[in-house]
Amino acid sequence: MPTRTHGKSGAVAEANKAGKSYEGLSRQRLIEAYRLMYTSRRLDDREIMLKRQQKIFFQISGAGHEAVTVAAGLAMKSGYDWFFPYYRDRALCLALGATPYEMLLQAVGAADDPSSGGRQMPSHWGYKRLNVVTQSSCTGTQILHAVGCAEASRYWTSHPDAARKATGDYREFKDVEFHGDEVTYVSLGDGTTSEGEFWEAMNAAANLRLPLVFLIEDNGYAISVPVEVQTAGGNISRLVSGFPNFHFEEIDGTDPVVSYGALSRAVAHCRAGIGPSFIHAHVIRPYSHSLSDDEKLYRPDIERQRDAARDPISRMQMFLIREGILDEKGINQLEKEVDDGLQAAVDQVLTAPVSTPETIKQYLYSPDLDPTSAAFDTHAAQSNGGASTTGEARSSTEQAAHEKKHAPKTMADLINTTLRDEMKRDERIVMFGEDVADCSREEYLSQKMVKGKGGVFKLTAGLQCDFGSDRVFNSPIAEASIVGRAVGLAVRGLKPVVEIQFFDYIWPAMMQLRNELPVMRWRSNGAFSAPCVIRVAIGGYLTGGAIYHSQCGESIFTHTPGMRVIFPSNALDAAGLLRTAIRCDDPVMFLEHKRLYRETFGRAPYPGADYMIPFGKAKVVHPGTDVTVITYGAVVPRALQAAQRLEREHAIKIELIDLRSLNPYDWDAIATSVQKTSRAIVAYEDTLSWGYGAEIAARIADELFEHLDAPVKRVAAKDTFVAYQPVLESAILPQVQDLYLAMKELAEY
Ligand SMILES: Cc1ncc(C[n+]2csc(CCOP(=O)(O)OP(=O)(O)O)c2C)c(N)n1
Ligand SMILES: [Mg+2]
Repeated sequence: MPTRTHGKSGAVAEANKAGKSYEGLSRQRLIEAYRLMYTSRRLDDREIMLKRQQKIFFQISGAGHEAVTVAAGLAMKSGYDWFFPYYRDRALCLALGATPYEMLLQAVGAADDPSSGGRQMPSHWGYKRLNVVTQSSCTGTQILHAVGCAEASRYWTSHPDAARKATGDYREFKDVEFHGDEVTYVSLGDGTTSEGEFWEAMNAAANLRLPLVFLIEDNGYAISVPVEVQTAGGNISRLVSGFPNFHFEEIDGTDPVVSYGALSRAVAHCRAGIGPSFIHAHVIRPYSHSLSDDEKLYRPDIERQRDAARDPISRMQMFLIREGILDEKGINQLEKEVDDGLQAAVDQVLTAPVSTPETIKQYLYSPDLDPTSAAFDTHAAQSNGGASTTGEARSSTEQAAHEKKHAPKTMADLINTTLRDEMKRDERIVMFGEDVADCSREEYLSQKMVKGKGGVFKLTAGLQCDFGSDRVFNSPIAEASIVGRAVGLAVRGLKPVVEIQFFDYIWPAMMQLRNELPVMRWRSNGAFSAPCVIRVAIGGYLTGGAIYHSQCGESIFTHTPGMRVIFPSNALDAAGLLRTAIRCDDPVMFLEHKRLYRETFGRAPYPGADYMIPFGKAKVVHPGTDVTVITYGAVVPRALQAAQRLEREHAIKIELIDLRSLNPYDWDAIATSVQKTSRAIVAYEDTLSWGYGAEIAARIADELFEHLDAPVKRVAAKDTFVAYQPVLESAILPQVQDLYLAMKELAEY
């Protein structure tokens, strides 16, 4: 049963009078709490001054939130527990050990800003040594990262050997630290509880009983929108009370002692492994939302005065005096020390150097491991014909087994085998997504009542049975959560290889895929990274796939710096590129064409457990001298047919290039071929306009203009959706005939 307690300031005061401690806080710790709270407030004030003097460029304060956030910092262990705070958590970060100078470095955008090297706005915390994980400006995305982080704590505890360093892949560069009972903290505002990702996170945390403290800092407003407009009934505690396994408290977050008591109980609940905690703290927002906002436009004076009466700074001062912990002189002295320290920090920070423009691309990708390098270029294992490994002739059964093993397999088979071999090799790999498990009700498997599913396309079939339900499991239908949890797991050093069931349904995860996963390393100036693999079933030509099971859209992701995008056209490439994706140190979107999963085209024997293809290397599928055709995915076999026909019928020789890897892509291969043929077509399955081909065509026109004897052409889908009726589907997607005609026309230009 969930528990719900409420603030007990009256009871605490009684206890104090009886000589007891304040929810476990000593008098010295209370003074320390005030020092942190006051430092936080004065640092906001200093930043506001600096902004007005145009010495910094943005300001958002933690004012009014100091009591509960300091309490959280004191109730948890710095550098041991994990933290996903939001921008109001200045006092939390100070309590964990971040210095005012470090915070000011971010405000001025200095090179030495430990959170981002001058890349992020102030109050976007990230301190590697304190386990404060880099945050973005998006409200709510951090909650799913925190879920993944809490899951990682549990995984490391049950798979301690997986944390060992290994060479030859991303593990060489990923330090893993865990204690077994660490707790993860995530905070958010009242308005942010309206985000779907909040509810996805609550659901996962409750269901998995994760050691995760949610702190809701409810200041009654989300910029100008009051809480009763955000939240049905105006109180988030009431709405979430049905989630199982939680410890719930709703408190006055302007009272540090009450806050500390609540946070301590919340942390204890998590540390004991009982489940997550939810602290709903009512706080105030005495300054406007940020310096870009003027709250007088939507809040009358009377309301602002009511808040001011609860200001945690003045309340704490009065509390310290009332309890005889500090007198007025003591308070003044403490405040002077803080003010002097801040003045010195401000003086120092104004001369801090900024990063040079040459660094702007640093940390988009791993500086340690280059997936385009020779280290990822290995040979396929060779089949040794008729002889056994001992050199003797095989028996007929041995021969049959040998032939079966070396028979050409589908892309689906080789992806499945590659995943299996990588899971065997690397215990840090976890897989989840919709329907990826064999069977969530394990007893059906163990009692051999069912065979198991393993993905709607069966790409993960048998992996749960082979590696266990904590390594391969089903997720709720919550795509943001699939990607967001993967980010949190990857930050902790695990290697999530997750599946998005259909590309058509990737959109709920778009915020995570655009603003989080590919940005972690860059925005933290290399302090954090989230290398993981997002496998996505993509594409049409399904004869009945229609609008919502046929989409492409790869250019949306190649347009995002920081994300590797791979799109194989055949079984062998899929195996080699997937292995590189898993072993490399960057986030990879691995696009698997549904139509190619079981196609006869491009089958191959399994190339062995170490076969890798480097990213950014195209393959010439059909050599030629007359026209270069640049393509990938399911257009490769179609373009090949067209090229073969043209050669047969008209002796036109097409050079067909399969890019395989879309970001990075092999410009050298394109340029070499176009310089030879002087004619180029970019062919792709997605809609024509604004597609992947636009960039390639533009670059050819730009850099190879003198080599061209004809305009650069594109062959692609019509600018509409893919229809269900096969006649319409054929008319919409690029067909062999379309490719044939375009190639012929260009060759004859
Ligand atoms: C996804 C997203 N939508 C909108 C914004 C713009 N925005 C920034 S803060 C904010 C209000 C957040 O309110 P709340 O969660 O209550 O936090 P508070 O600022 O009040 O502490 C909004 C709408 C954003 N940063 N991210
Ligand atoms: Mg708010």
